[in-house]
Amino acid sequence: MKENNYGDNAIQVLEGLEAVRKRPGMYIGNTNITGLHHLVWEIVDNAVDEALAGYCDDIEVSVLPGNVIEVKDDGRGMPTGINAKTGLSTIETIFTVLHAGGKFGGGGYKVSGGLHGVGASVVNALSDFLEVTVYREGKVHFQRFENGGHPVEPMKIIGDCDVNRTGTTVRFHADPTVFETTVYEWNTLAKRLQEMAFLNKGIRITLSDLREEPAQKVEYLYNGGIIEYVNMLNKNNTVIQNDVIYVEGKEDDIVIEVACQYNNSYQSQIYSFTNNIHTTEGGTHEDGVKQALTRIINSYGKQAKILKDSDDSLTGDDVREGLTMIVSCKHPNPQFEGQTKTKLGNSEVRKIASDIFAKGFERFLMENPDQAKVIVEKSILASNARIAAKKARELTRRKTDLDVTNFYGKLSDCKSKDPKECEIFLVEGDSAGGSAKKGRDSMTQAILPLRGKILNVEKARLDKALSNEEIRTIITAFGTGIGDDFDLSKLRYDKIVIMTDADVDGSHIRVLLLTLFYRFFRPIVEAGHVYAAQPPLFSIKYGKNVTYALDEAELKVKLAEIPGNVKPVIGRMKGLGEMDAEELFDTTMDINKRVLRKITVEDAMAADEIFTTLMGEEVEPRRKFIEEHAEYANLDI
Ligand code: 1YM
Repeated sequence: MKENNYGDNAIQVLEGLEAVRKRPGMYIGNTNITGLHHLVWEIVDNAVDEALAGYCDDIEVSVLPGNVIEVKDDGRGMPTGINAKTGLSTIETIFTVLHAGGKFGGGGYKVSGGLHGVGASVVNALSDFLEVTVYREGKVHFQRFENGGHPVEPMKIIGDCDVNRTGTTVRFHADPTVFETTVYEWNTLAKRLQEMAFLNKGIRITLSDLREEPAQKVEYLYNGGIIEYVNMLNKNNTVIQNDVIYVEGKEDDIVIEVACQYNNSYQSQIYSFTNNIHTTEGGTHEDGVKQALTRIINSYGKQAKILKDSDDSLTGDDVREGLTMIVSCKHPNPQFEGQTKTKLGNSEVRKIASDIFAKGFERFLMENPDQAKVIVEKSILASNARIAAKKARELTRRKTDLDVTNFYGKLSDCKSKDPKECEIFLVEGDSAGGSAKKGRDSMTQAILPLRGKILNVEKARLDKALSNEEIRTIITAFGTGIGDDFDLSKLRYDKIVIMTDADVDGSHIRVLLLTLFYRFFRPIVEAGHVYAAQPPLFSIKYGKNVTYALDEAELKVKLAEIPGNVKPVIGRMKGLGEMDAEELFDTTMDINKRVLRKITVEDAMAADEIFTTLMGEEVEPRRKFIEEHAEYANLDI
């Protein structure tokens, strides 16, 4: 029986599959756990292609006990006739002839997967068994292969089914003599199937794991496609615009889809795909969209007069700050290049992707001026920060001998070089700075006096502040570098203590320093290295004792502790500058007595907002802010 059906053709066929077994890496990359999962993707890809052709909307993937994979779709069912060329059934041809898939693809092109339709035969070649069941025209067709693709018998009809029931089910077990492991990972399967569902809207993909009790099951179905993908990626971010921008278009059979949305972070997350394959190395589709993004934001910004003609152009990095974006390209003949073959090389795609995205994105900006403004302004902030950081980097790098002398002239460093025990006090004013120098523990405490006048930043922008000498000294003292050179592990002090008066000038300096830290040294704030000193407001003398109180509440508590027969003589403390060395050390610097307030990222963020409002070009928000914040009422605006 076997002999009759498997003549010359069948022998040649098996030689093809033998080639796959000899060099599996050529077809599925490798034979470790990645290659193992690749088998699943190949079969799922065929089902997804059927879905993209419009015939299937339900794909069920199951891991059965013993790590058998079952993939089931409700498409048309694979063709069940005889193939003229091979003389074998089409099903057998698909699973045993290496280049079968492509040849049969009447009409539309196969978009899924990297193997372009040969996947089914490759999976068969690398499985110790594979079974295919096709429901079509009221009949159930079945064929089983064993031991690397050898048919057990020809395809046969094993029963009847409802004529309305159609679809294909493939079950297989990876050959343990080929693979290092045949145990599937839930997370790997789930992540990729979810990605597939995002990239192909409206297809329901379920994943079940029946290897252990209780069985697990998830379902992925996204009618919004990559819009929902962007929503998921931005789930833990604060988005700064309401809508996910979505653009779609087709030219020369190439489909481009883009979804994006800005959040308030400083990172960009851009993921691109071609035919559902993640192009981790990018390529012409991603390049085209990025080019269009930069071009349109610049041209819109100028035209809407948010950007001045004299302003520098926004760069790609500027406009991508805080951007979450998915680019999906479907191409009939993709060329994959690069180290890992995950870079799209087709040059015609660059212009097509750029044109399609530019048109849709520009239209979005025009129709949504409020969101457009937020986007352009966010890019301008990124640009300012980039320019300022560059300047600061140059300034701290360009350190002549004179600068070094100046640097050490200003900073009274501590003797210890162990950052874990070292602290630096940034002290407002020369006179408080002098007291702090005299009173400090010179082993572990460094003092850097800041001149309030120089730091009067009411009208200075941050980039100007960065060229201020004191601030450059701070940057140099920290030792971490700034911008691209920043390295937290080089921080020379465990605690950075801002010591300013509790008046308007003091809060000014605090706001500026916190803004500086927030924008350029955020990891230092995040790691909890920044503190505010809390000089007391009251001194309490009784008998020969002196004690201090931070505020009215503490004053009450301290007074209650004093024995009734002693009369305290209470003093209101003046500014830092009026304390002598001993007083300053006692009240504010002594690690055994002082109270420090740890600065959080939220504190720094709030300072940044105040700074932005105070320094912004727009008069109205500044006026409003000052009205709302009485403590700033005496600011010179
Ligand atoms: C569980 C895996 O492979 N489904 C599937 C595959 C095919 C078809 C339908 C299909 C395609 C076409 C016509 C066509 C394939 N057919 C071929 C080949 N699920 C799974 N569902 N009729 C049915 O492309 O014209 C290869 S795959 F070669 F026969 F066309």
